[in-house]
Amino acid sequence: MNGTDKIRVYPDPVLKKVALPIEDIDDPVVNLAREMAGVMYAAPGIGLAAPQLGVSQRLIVLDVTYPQGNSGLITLVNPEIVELDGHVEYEEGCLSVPGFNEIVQRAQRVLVRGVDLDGKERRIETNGLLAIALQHEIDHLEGILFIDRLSSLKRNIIQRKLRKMIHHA
Ligand code: QAP
Ligand code: CO
Repeated sequence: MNGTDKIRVYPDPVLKKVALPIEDIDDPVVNLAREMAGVMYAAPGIGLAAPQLGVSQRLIVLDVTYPQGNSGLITLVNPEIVELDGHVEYEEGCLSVPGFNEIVQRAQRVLVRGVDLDGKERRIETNGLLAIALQHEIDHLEGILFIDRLSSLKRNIIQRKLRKMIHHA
């Protein structure tokens, strides 16, 4: 298997939990980051957060260059949003909400602070798809899915369909 079978899908309760900060970037954390990148590329996806593999820790991977390339891998430990500016709408999906895509409102520009796997502080100020992906993945660490940012009508329809799909799986 390529690990995509490990992706937790709504309504898995781990997706609703607030993830814990990572204290040490030790071997298990580095291995988890590598596994997350592998699952993300295999899916394929452009972002993944640790809770999506059932680990309630503050770790995300992103690569918005994929599938054009795979040179843009970003791994962030304990990422935090420092600044948000403007508004943008984008049709989002999520590997934990498979098969659904809806327009979500986000900030247009972000400044994100975090630490890479070498323990080095990283600051990313960006807009466009990377800004959207960072907000989406950091939301996962707070137990928030993109469907939580839709109208309750749209959210309820998707939640009901997903529960039915899981039930019949
Ligand atoms: C989050 O999402 C994201 O339903 C990453 O059947 C989404 O990689 C950031 C995927 C939009 C920015 C903009 C979803 C693949 C992948 C599905 C993903 C599916 C197959 C979602
Ligand atoms: Co997601």
